Amino acid sequence: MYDLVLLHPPTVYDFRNEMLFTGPISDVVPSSPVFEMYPIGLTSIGDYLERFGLKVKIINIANRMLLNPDFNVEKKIKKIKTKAFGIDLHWLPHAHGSVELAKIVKKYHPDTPVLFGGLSSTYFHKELIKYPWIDFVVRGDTTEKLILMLLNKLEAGRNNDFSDIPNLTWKQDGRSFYNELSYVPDNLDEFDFPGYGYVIRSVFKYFNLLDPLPYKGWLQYPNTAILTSKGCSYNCLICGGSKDAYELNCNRKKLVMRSPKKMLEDIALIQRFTRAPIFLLNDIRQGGPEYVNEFLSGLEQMDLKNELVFELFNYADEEFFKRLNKAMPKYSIELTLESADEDIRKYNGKLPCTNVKVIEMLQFALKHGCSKIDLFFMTGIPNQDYDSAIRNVDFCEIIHKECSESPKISYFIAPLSPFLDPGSPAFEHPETYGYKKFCHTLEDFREAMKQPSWKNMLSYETNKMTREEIVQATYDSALRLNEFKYNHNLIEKDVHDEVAYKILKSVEFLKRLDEVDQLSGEDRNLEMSKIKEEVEQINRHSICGKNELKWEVKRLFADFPSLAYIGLELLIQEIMKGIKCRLGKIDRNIVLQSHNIQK
Ligand code: B12
Repeated sequence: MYDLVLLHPPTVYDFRNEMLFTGPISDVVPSSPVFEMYPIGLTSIGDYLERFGLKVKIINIANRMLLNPDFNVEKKIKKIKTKAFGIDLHWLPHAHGSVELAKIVKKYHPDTPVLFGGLSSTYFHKELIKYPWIDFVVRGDTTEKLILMLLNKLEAGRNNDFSDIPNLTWKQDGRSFYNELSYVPDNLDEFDFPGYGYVIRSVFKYFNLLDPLPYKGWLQYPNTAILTSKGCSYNCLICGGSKDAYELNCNRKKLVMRSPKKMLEDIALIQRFTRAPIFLLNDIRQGGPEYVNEFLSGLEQMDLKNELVFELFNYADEEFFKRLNKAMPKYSIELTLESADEDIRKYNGKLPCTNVKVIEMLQFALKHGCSKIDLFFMTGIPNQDYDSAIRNVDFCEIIHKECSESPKISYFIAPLSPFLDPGSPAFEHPETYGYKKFCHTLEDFREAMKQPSWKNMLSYETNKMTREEIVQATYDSALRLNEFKYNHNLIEKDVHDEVAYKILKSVEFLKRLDEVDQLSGEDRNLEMSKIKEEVEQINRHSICGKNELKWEVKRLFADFPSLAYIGLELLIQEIMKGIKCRLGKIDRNIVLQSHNIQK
């Protein structure tokens, strides 16, 4: 019997049967269009609860469905024995799948509590709690302790009054209660996110490798990541993780960084089991110069084997890259430029420096040993019209020339899709920032996600482009970018041809789908099922090659002795914990110390 089983849903529950032309919505992330990657936080929840002797299991339902077309979700759910279920609705594209999964859980386990959590659950908690299949929403960006408090209360059978658990949305006799969102910790060091130790341990402990796999293809390409902070010091207009969004949604008034010491410990653990690159999510410079210095000095003293990938939100000078180069054997950087138009870029808020400065920093990076640079542009951002979106490719050409035609720079263009992030300044004040929203409530988003074409999934249009034009600008610029890459030997002919073919096919499909959409009833269903198979072939990597975002990794995993050693160590920890539990030495009753600390 588990204490908590955490389920990660697919975007649309029945994606295996529905006709969904998702186009490029997941082209620049490791997941497929069902966004099978689960939130890092599930592992920190598992890790934290297991410290208290609880048994927590993650089942990536989305990935299991993807890996095996015959995987029977209902059968799997029915067999689970647990005291509570948790389902993440962190990314809004999971709006449909998460609620449908909750329905299935309740069908087979009507008396087992179902908890929801994540950034989108927090935003839409009032709507979620109204569904009969959802009992609790644990709000906020840090829920480990709150979940423990809730499970303790449920275990004690005092399940009638939950008013003393901060951040909790709950219901009783048809009435909903929204406890104050007052737990917003300003220190994250007691949590492990991701809890890689927990994941590896759970594979051995529950004899199942498939259930907790982060995404399809992870074993072949085991990307790892470390979240360096929660909240943000930037306020990008379209970001649901911006400063304003965190304050509005999670009551987080200021950014919190993990300590350099904790991050170094995480890196040390990761390199014991894999040689894959480690992504440091969010710009570490948000912690200030002393923080960066302490972290990089720590790296210098480590025998670092993996490549580190840094996200940069703003200009970095030559000294910074010199320092990175000195601190580690191999590093890469990721820059989200969004637009080549300086004014538009500054207005949105990410990398708000001039193009001259952008080029200068790329040159510095290349001069000081950077092994790969990813540059991301976006269609659908505030003030961007069709011509501006197309100009992004011109800027790529300029960068290429100015950076000695370096093949180390990779260029990507992707649409802001499928949704405008709830909580972002643009979502909250659409008129101010030039947006028109088509989706407002959670039900609107659930419906949007089920639209057969990604054009109609888009939850917004801008004052400069309709949905039609956003789609057009995406494909036209992607086609131009593809030509540019091929002409400058940045991609092979087969990649070029495949992408070009997929783009042309996609444009053709959009037209066909519009026609089919005019039909009704059976005729519509019949036509949709006819084109489903063809659509599936162009649903993935339709605007860039599938390997363009991958890092060259010579050896994926660490050697066998290191892996066996980790396994043994985790086993011993588990035995020790079991003994402590039996002796009653672990107290599950925690006290929240950092409580509404950010005045
Ligand atoms: C890191 C990150 C990623 C990583 C994912 C890493 C991972 N596996 O978690 C990558 C780069 C892959 C990514 C991809 C995407 N992302 Co992203 N991402 C972020 C980022 C930068 C940080 C997220 C964060 O801080 N998490 C920390 C906290 C909040 O979450 P957590 O620790 O994982 O979980 C805690 C709580 O959320 C809660 N919780 C979570 N799940 C559950 C479940 C239960 C049952 C409970 C009780 C609690 C609970 O408790 C956890 C523990 O304390 C934010 C921007 C930002 N600054 O916030 C965007 C952000 C979350 N991403 C966003 C989006 C839109 C996406 C994509 C859909 C984009 C796209 N179209 O490709 C994809 C989806 C990928 C997928 N699922 O396959 C939006 C989400 C807006 C929204 N509400 O939908 C954000 C806000 C901003 C943005 N536009 O990038 N992302």
